[in-house]
Amino acid sequence: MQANTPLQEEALNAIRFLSADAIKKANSGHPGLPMGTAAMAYTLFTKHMRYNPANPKWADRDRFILSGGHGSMLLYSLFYLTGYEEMTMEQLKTFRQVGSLTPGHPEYKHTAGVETTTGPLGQGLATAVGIAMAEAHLAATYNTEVEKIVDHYTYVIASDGDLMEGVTSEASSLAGHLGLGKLICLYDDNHITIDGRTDIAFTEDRGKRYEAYGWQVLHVADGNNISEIDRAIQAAKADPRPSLIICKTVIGFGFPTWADNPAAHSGIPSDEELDGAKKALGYPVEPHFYVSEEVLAHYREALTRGSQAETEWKKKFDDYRQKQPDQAREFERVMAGDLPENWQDSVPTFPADARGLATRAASGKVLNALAKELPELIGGSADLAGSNSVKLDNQASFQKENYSGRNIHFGVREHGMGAINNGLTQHGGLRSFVATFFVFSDYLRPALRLAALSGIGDIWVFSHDSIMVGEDGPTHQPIEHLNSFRAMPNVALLRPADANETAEAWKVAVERKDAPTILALTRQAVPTLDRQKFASAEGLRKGAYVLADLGEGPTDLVLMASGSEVDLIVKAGQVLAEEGVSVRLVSFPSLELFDKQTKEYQDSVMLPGVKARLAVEAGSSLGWHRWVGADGALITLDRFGASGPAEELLVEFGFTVENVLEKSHKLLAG
Ligand SMILES: Cc1ncc(C[n+]2csc(CCOP(=O)(O)OP(=O)(O)O)c2C)c(N)n1
Ligand SMILES: [Mg+2]
Repeated sequence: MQANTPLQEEALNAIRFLSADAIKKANSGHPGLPMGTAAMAYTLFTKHMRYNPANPKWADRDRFILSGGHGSMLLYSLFYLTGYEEMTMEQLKTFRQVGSLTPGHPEYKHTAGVETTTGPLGQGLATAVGIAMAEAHLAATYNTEVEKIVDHYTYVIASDGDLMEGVTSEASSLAGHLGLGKLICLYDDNHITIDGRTDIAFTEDRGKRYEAYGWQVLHVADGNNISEIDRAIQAAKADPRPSLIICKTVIGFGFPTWADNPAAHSGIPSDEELDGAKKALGYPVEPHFYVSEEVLAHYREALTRGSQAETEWKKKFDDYRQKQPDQAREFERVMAGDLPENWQDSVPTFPADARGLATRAASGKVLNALAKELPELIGGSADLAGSNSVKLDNQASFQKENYSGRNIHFGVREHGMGAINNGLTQHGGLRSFVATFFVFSDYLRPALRLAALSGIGDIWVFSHDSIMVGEDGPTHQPIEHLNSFRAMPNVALLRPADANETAEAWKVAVERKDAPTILALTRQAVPTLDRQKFASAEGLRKGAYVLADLGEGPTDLVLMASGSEVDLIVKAGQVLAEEGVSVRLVSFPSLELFDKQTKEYQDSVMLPGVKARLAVEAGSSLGWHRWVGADGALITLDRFGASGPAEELLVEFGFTVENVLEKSHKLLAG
């Protein structure tokens, strides 16, 4: 195998020592990964990737994901070297400082060029599967035989930890099934994690595992050899399967005593260690942050290559536009994340109906109406598509043979599904949704948290949202889930009370382009409220709204509830009004959205002067005290549920009109 040229060696050292110097200056960070993977990154960024540092958002760029986010300095060094405008030397020198563009782990939407937030191991590679699926779907949807306007690779560098995490197994298994040939993962096989050598805990044959998933597995014996890596990437591109390139590397390559040692993972090198590495690799010890003009010029060729590639693509797109103006317009619209005019007109309204329907069923109808107007809507379920009501009628399945399908079968892989949801939407051009039973949201929470943290407008449909699951018992009955997601910043959890609130909830979810939305939906039927008698379901947008004031005179009692429990307060309210009580009914589908309203609006709904207040929700009490006050009462559930017919459980746990009446009477008695 051809040896690296002197210029290439110096270029690798520039990555290594920009990274190590920045970490040394910050007195914080992880030098081992950038030192060991410099050649993998160099080969990608100088020989393979089509990207334009001058326009990090160019639609058809190759995507690069550093799954081992702890190696963030690798990414920042590359951005500086290849000429991303905002990534100045100053930014490298303020690594890990408040307000810098160089946070400890790469953050999407914070630093141009970062395609996804990484740090929790495994999420990067799993999200990359979603990004590759988005590419495959958009290519199948928009490309013609002649103009391939969507045609890019998704590259990943993954670490041992990434391959140990279950989420990558789930996502990689699906990627293999789907034959995502443009997904290429370089595995930093350095045999080291924090606690020691991988043989203390990770000894299976990773290659065989990925082969079994249906991936092409390639080996690079010397992870510092550029031509060997280059050849493997070429082979990866040539094969129709996703590829895992197992690169034998040395963590902290160059450090005199820390190379091939866990100390290099996140140790701050002493002067001797850092200077020793520079000397050993033939790099100037001083000044720190040194890059020769020749090396910088070599990397900055990326700007010329990138602008040429983007110009060529623009030409291709112009030709495409000439022949397919409507398709071109739509492609531009979805890539910009804009909604078509009058998209809301398709959303159905539901007539009053005392028997009603489950909000999951209403959701299915609304989703299908929206999907006709919004080709960017794509998604599916973790093997519960029917139960979750997320099947798109008259749409094909997304499969290897048909990437234009919009029904994704995730299999029973919630965590992988969550990360893929992020990738699908993050790619651009799509708005994705995923679904499972609410209780199993626990299995995908880490991905949802990243969606919230990095401002991804994907949609999470969780049906079977309470103990009303019934006979399946406490393993299947969510309790703390509503409030646990309410505690998560940047998430809007919407728990609609009836079909019309469900329609409104979907509109809100589609409009929330920069943050995830959860729809918590019932398994069981709930009445569709008569909106002539009760306020419009548009009130959902404000989080809570007055459904009705029943009875005469000043309000004696405020009853509030979310989702299926709204029916209880409506029925109880009617009885109380007949008894002469003046009662206000508040539908409270989203605590987060209500929290965002003005104090005036909040007070106008909540009437804080009224002491008799009751909240009803079939979930934990946490958070509700704020709205009922010190004198208020709650009908909530601070224990696990039980197996039994749903109707009996409601009686057992007090979710009955009788109990609402009893509690109300007590409150009114003072
Ligand atoms: C989900 C998750 N668990 C734990 C960690 C803490 N952590 C950061 S890196 C790492 C393992 C390091 O080993 P490896 O992935 O091989 O990276 P290397 O040390 O080789 O750079 C761990 C446990 C994390 N970032 N994410
Ligand atoms: Mg490792």
